[in-house]
Amino acid sequence: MDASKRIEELRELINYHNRKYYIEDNPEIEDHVYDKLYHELLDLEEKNPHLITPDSPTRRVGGQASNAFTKVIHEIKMESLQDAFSVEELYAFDKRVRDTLGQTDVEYVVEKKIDGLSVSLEYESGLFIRGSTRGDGIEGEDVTANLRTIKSIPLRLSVPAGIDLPYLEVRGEVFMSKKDFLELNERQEAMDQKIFANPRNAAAGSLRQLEPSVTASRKLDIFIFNIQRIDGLATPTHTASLEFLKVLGFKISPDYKLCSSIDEVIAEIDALGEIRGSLPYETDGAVIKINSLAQREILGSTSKAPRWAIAYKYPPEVKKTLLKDIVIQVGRTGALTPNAVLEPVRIAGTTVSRATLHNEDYIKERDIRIGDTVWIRKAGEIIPEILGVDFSARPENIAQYKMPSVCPVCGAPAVREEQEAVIRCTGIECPARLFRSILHFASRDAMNIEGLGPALIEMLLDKGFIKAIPDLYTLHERREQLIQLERMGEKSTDNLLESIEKSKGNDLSRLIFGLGARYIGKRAAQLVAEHFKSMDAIMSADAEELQKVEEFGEKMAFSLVSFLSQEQTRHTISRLKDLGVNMESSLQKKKGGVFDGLTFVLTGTLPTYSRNDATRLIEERGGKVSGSVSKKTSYVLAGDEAGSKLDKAVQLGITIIDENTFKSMCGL
Ligand code: 0OX
Repeated sequence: MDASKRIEELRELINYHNRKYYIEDNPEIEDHVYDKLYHELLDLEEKNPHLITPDSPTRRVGGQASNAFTKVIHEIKMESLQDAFSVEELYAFDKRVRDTLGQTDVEYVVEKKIDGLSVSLEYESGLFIRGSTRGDGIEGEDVTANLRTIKSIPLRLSVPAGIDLPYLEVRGEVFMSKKDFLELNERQEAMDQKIFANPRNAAAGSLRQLEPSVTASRKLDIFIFNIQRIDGLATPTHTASLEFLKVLGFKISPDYKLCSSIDEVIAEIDALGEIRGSLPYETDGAVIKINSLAQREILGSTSKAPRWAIAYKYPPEVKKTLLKDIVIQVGRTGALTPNAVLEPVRIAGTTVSRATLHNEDYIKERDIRIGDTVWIRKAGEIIPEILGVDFSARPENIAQYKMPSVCPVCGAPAVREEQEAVIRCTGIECPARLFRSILHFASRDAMNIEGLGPALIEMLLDKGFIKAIPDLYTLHERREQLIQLERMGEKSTDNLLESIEKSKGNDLSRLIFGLGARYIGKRAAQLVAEHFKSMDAIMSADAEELQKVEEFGEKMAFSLVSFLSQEQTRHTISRLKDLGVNMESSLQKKKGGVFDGLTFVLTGTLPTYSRNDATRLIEERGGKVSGSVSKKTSYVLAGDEAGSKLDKAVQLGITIIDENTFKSMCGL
């Protein structure tokens, strides 16, 4: 068979199975069979680049990264919805509609109101040509490249034979499922990246990425709920439109309901209210639309919203229940999060028996105690939250809650960083925070193990290849297994093993930094390594001795002593030593700086440096700082509002310099 025929056949097949999988949620073939078809197509396209077309299923991620999105004017306005918060408002809506239409029967369609962001998709002759955000309804942004990465958006429509569809514009809601949202946040947390407050923000943030491959890595989905414009044919009702959109290959508003009276609408809204908590995606209400498009024409729109539709918003549900216990969860960053164990209650469609208490301050501010009756809320949020305590129901003699001072997973001290709300476990071997410990250990400023990134660490932990940091140095025994890992192969494995081996010879300062003691940054690690020269010497120093290290204050010294005295730390260091990791430092105190033999006097306020900064820069370069100007003074470094010292310098003919000159003298 010739290549072009097979390519077309494969595209049809893949599009068909994409539809089964991503749109109908009803796959017919196994993943590996699909992968085979996909790779055959990729191969053929690679060999025949002239046969590649933009609607090929292999071309979803391809768009170039850009600096900004171009504007799109919405020819058909993307209107917003009028809101209703009560049943009375729905009756009033029905009355307005029937008054305008002359008391005829009205059919309504009830859809779930998906909490995401509204987009428009445009098709020319069945091909996806442009997608844009709603913006203010009149002007949005062109996010075509990003929308193409959403697998449930067809790049080519299945237009039935005999139908001509020169142009179609549809509107839908891009969203992220609750599960994918939680998983995304977990990954974001592990990488120290932005945490999204809710699935809607996650979807919006993911769609407004300038790099389409980032959007592709986020699991976005879409429901289509309206035909904005259709050329070449017309549908008489909303339900007919939705069914036609389904035929074309769109994923439409799920389980919409046709109702013949407002009472039926209200019953459907009640039913949705019952189940919405257990749906896989977040809904913030229901949308009620008139079914007949002719009736919609008569009703028209106000300046903002159509008169033929209304959004019903569910009230946030609040309930009272008993707080039976507080349990501590240890996250991947070692953060201890208190969680409430509740007497189960039904709220917003699910049974709630757990709620987050966020952190120590949250509990303190609300004086939440085990045994209290508490108010909980779940207003669309996935994770329910405790609002406060019903103090009138508080039993006598229940104790104030105290967060643990040790990690419940590994027993190491758990401490609260200055200016942080969270309490973190400090155990280097703690299984809960191992991922983070290894990521830091391997990072560029620490042991600089090239190729050991987050995805690989995750895989090594998953497979049980590493259970603690020192296991990295036994990985060479598993070379064959590593080669088999996804995206590894022989070359990457050998490069990784070489990089691990090389890291054994790093200076002690890198190891100290890599172990990740609190307050011991890169510079502190260098200073302590340079001062003591060996791990043994550092480990036998007490806090007083550590404070003799340049720039070491009490806080740093105590943190390091406490960290190094932990059983887990000692065990890790001793294993690293046995495995051949260097425990010595050859860092030399810098002598012979540019300011050797020079004396500086500081006066006034410098634009950017503090007194301490300037002093450190001078001393690091061999110079001295003196408090008063004399003939021996080499330079006066003067800032704003310099006083008598400056006068004296002028009198004695001493060179006066400003911060900029000083900076260039420092070589900065
Ligand atoms: C939704 C949703 C939003 C749009 C303008 C007139 C009718 N978020 O799920 N809007 C609409 O329709 C509106 N339907 C929906 N299902």
